[in-house]
Order: sequence, then structure tokens, then C-alpha cells
Amino acid sequence: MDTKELFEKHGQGHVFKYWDELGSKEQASLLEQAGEIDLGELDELVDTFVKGSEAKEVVDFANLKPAPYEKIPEDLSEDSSWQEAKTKGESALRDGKVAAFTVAGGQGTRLGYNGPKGTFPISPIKSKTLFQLFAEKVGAARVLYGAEIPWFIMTSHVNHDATVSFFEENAYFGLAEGSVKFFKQGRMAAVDFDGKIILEGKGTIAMSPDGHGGALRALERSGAIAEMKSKGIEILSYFQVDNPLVQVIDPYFIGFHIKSGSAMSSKMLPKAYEAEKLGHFCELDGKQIVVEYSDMPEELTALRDEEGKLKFIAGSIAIHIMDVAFIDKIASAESSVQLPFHKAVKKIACLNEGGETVKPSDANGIKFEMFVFDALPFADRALVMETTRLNDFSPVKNAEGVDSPESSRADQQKLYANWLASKGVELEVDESGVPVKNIEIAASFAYSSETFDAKWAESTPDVDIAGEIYIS
Ligand code: UD2
Repeated sequence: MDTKELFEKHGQGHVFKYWDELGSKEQASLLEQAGEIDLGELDELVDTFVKGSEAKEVVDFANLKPAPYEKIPEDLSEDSSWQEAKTKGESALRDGKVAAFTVAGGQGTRLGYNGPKGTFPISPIKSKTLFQLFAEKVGAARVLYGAEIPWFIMTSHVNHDATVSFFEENAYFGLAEGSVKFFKQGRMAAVDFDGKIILEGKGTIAMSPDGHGGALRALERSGAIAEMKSKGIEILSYFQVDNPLVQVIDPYFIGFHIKSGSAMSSKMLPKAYEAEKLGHFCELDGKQIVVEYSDMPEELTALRDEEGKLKFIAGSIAIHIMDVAFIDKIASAESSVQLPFHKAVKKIACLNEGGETVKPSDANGIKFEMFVFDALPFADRALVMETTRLNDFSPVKNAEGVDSPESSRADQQKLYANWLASKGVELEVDESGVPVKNIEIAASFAYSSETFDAKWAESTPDVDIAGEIYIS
């Protein structure tokens, strides 16, 4: 059966409505897109999410419990369990068992920025981009541990070429070219409210990235997992492209993952307020799950213990450690595991009656995405470790207000000021604790409080607190 017949059989023959008007290149491109669609999978999604009465995945909220987590002590250096973890993490790093992994396939629409999100300038003085900040942290960790620490970056069809060109133009920010590896995530067709695939142009299907959960199968399909296995890499340090404060490589986190025998570990923050847009780490039937903020009933989000503390306090900040063997187990071609899809109702560019592309003013269709944290219940063990906002989390999501470039730059400066204050260098700060004069510390100098301590002891820089401070 040829592709067109197959689409007709699945009630999607309209995808080829304009076939005869297309040139041969456009026909080839349409066939390529069509070939990426798993029609059986799409039929099931339409049955569940479009025709089915159940709009959302059902979680048994009555039996949902908060997930336990490893609490962060006041002073890490005084805590034997944390020091043991650090030692284990450092030796895995020195032994070349760890790679860094960034999911950077998203579209960044909320930020109102058109390029790949990683190319967004975000550091307070030098306006370094997100990608440059991560590159510098990877580079610094390579020097510190004397290991290759390859860096894998997942892009999508929307931003792959622009991302790769950006690294080329910037000489990979000093990292060896072959040590940064890009691969594209998969994509899914969008459907209208009747379950019909949406055409964005006469020869173009409306397709969008399959969610960060698509990372697992993309890692497998791209050959990245095979490459890691051949290099002896056992552990992936996973983070999102939108968070300039992420440590990228954290020996404590890697060590806790190893020492607890976890297959997939996560960093958590106590939620700052009930409605904060973070998923919740929970337990259900002895398995760890994340319930996304939008799926959690308000009465559970607001539930408090006797001390007035939020009961479901553990917020997910999308920083994970994953065993390569675990990814291989659940995402290999032989695996029977399928991460669930989630639906997102969106405004999707489509063709009008006259065959012209239009952007609708109201939501007109559904996109399907997988979430990486849905892999957690498949892990025999899954550890959650507490971190602090200052040291790990200040994402750039919105153009203004909460989680904006402005708030993230302020948080970066608070962290740097905090490091200096620990050495007795007090900067003048405003009422929210942000230094009045700009400050930036390059990862080549330090990318965590401990690397800062070590570098400061080795070569204390001259700091002129009267002006802008850049330490590199
Ligand atoms: C995510 C989490 C939320 C919390 C928050 C922390 C989900 C559903 N929610 O919220 O619980 O942890 O992050 O910041 O994840 N991406 C891809 N490919 C895709 C889609 C996304 O690579 O197809 C990347 C994207 O580039 C970004 C990250 O995943 O780095 C997060 O995606 P998002 O902005 O959709 O997630 P958000 O902010 O709703």
C-alpha cells in the first residue's frame, strides 16, 4: 500500500488534497513528513484525547503521597552522607563515566524570542548566551575532573540548523568540536478537534516537537546511546536549556544517584508558593511520579501539614541524573515501554477555505507531547535530592515578571554577590538583595560555591567594589 492509500485508510487522506498542485520537491517533502507519522499511534491518541470522554490522564489522587527526598543540610562539609556522595560523584567524573545533556528542542514562544532559546543572551554584564554559559561550565568541569565529559544537545526540526550554526560561528565556545553532539528529537502531527491532521501549507503538515520525553527515544534512535556505551559513559546529567543557574555538573547529585542505586534521580526545590508552576514529586502504588502543576487538584496543591508547611512541597525543576542503561532499557526498539502522551490545546497555523495559511485567533487544534519525568515510574529506584534556588534554578520563560530575563539576571548576580560575601567582600545591594553595581563571574573562574572557594584560595582576584565587577 502506498503512503497516500495508507493515510486514506486511516481517515487522513485530506493530507494529500493539494498533491497535484505541488512541485516535485514539495511532494517529496510532504511524503517525508507523512513518513514520520505513526498512524496507528495517532489513531490511538485521537481515540483517547479527541473522541474519548477523558480529557486528561487519570491519576488516583486519593492514594497520592508526597515523595520522600534527601534534605540539604545547613553545612554540606559537616555532613558525612553528603561528603560520601561527593566523593563517589567525583570519582565517576574522573573515571569518564558522565556526559552532560541539554534538552533544547522547545520553541520558546512564551519568551517572545524567535531564535533557538539557547542563543538568548542572559548573563548580566557580558550578555553571554545560555549556550555559552553551559559551555563554560562544561569546559570548567572537564578541566577540574580531567575527563572528556561529552555534551549532548537535543534540538528539534524547528531549530536544529540554527543551533548547529550558532556553535560553529562561535567556535564551540572553546570546546573541542567533536565533544559537542547534536541530535534532533522526533515530531508529532497536530490534529483538529475532529482528529484530522492539520495542514499548515498545501505541502506542509503541522508538526511539532514530541516533548522533552521524546529525548529518550531520540537518544536511542540517533545512536547517542550506542556512542555513550562504547565510550564507557554510564550516567547522563540532564538539564533544560532555559535555566542559566543550573550547575550542569554536580558531584553531590551524581554521587547520591550512584550511592542510592537510583536509575533516574531528580533535584527538587521546596515550592515557594502554592501555585508555583513546578511539577510535584509524588508516590503512587510504591512508584515515583511527577504530577504536573496544571494536573494537580487545587485542594492537594494547597494541603498543609500541622506546621503549616505545604504537604506536596517537592517541586520539580527538571534537573535529572539518568543511567544510560535505564534509558536503553526503556527506549530501545525492543522495549515494551511507551511514555504516555499529554495533550496541549493550541492555536495552530492552518489552511483556510481558499488554501492560504492563516494563524487562527482561537485554539483550533491539539499537539501531543511526552514528558521526561514520566520515565520515573519505570525506574526500580528513583531518588529525589533537595537543592537551593540560588545555586541551581532561575529559568527564563516569560518576557517579563516571574521567570523572566530580568529576574534571572538578578538571581545570577545574587549568587555571585553571595560567593563574594563568603570571603568578606560585601557589595551594596538594593531592597531585594540584588547588587546595585553589576557583577558577573565566569565559569572559568567558578561555577559553584566550592569551585569558587578553591579558586579564591589559589588566586584571589582584585575586586573593586566601587564599579562593575567581572571576574574570569
Ligand atoms: C517544565 C516542567 C515543570 C518544571 C519547569 C521548570 C514540564 C511539562 N513541566 O515546565 O514541571 O519542572 O519546567 O523549569 O516539563 N523541550 C524540548 N522539546 C520539546 C519540549 C520542550 O527540548 O518538545 C525543552 C525546552 O527547550 C525546555 C524544556 O524542555 O528546555 C522545558 O519545556 P517547557 O518550557 O515546555 O516546560 P515548562 O516551563 O512548562
